[in-house]
Amino acid sequence: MTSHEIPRVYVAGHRGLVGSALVRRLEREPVEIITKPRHELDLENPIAVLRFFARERPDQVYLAAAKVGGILANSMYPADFIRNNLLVTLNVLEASRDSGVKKLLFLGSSCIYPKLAAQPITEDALLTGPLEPTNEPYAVAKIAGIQMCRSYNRQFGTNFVSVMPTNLYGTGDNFDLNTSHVLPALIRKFHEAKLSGASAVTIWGTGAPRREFLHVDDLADACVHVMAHHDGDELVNIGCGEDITIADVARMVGEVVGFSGTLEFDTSKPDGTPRKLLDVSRLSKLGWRAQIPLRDGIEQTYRWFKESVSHTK
Ligand code: GFB
Repeated sequence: MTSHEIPRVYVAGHRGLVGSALVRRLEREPVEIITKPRHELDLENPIAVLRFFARERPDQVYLAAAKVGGILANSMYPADFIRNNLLVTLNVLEASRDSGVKKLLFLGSSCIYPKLAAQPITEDALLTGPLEPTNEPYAVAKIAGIQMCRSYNRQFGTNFVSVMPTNLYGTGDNFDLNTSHVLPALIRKFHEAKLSGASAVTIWGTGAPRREFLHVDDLADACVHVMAHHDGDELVNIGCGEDITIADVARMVGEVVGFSGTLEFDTSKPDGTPRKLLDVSRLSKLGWRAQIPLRDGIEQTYRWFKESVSHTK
């Protein structure tokens, strides 16, 4: 790229929750967005990825391709979670180095931090204690990604930056009750209970765990901001700075959907981490803060669910 050319930006995982939000956000920037559907580029295939990067020569990369899922999916498919995430990260980072990518943003997750980390969780809590068992394979793959970014920076002089998003939700989410995260699951459960006239909705676990929820459009905006304003090895947490119990967020979803029945708690299902509120001071110092209040975000996501998903099953 010369100074008068616009940057070529590759978004890996552009059909996913995060990748699709990044594409929507980057469409407002003076950049050329590069995407490639899965059937044309298998990110698990190292040769295909090297060739793709050699041909396309992106200047910047957002690595949003990942195998993700909620607490149940993580425990049902642990091999898929560690294998896919390690392979994709390995291939994309190596091809980025090989083809001379100027800057890469690697997306991790708040589950990389120890299960019982002090709250709110600062970036330096990484590798200071045991992980939450329900998502350990996924977390280990993401920690490997962070260490790869740092090692490549040190050995090859690359500029690979790692961000750690909190629990995400929003447009393009997965609403499959067996594999989804909690917020889309609640939206679907309350919607279907309202339609069928059910008197109660079942929530997994005790309802006591706390989670911090960030709308994916906020996350995409934060990623573009970090790409522009932060370099090097220091992780950057991305969150809104506030958390809520699962029981309270369930009540909020019930109100948004218009369900007037009761909540039941299925304590045979796991709670997972008791709390994982991110410390977002570093991100604040970079000049970014979340804009979408949780209730507004849930209302928007429920509208999107009704328009795009509810009739498809
Ligand atoms: O969102 P979630 O699946 O993942 O669950 P984690 C959050 C909390 O909501 C847990 C409870 O305490 C669940 O037991 N929950 C209540 C439900 N009802 C439901 C429901 O119907 N569906 C789901 N899915 N949960 C994930 C990790 O952990 O967080 C991933 O597994 C990733 O690796 C992601 O890091 C951000 O927040 O517990």
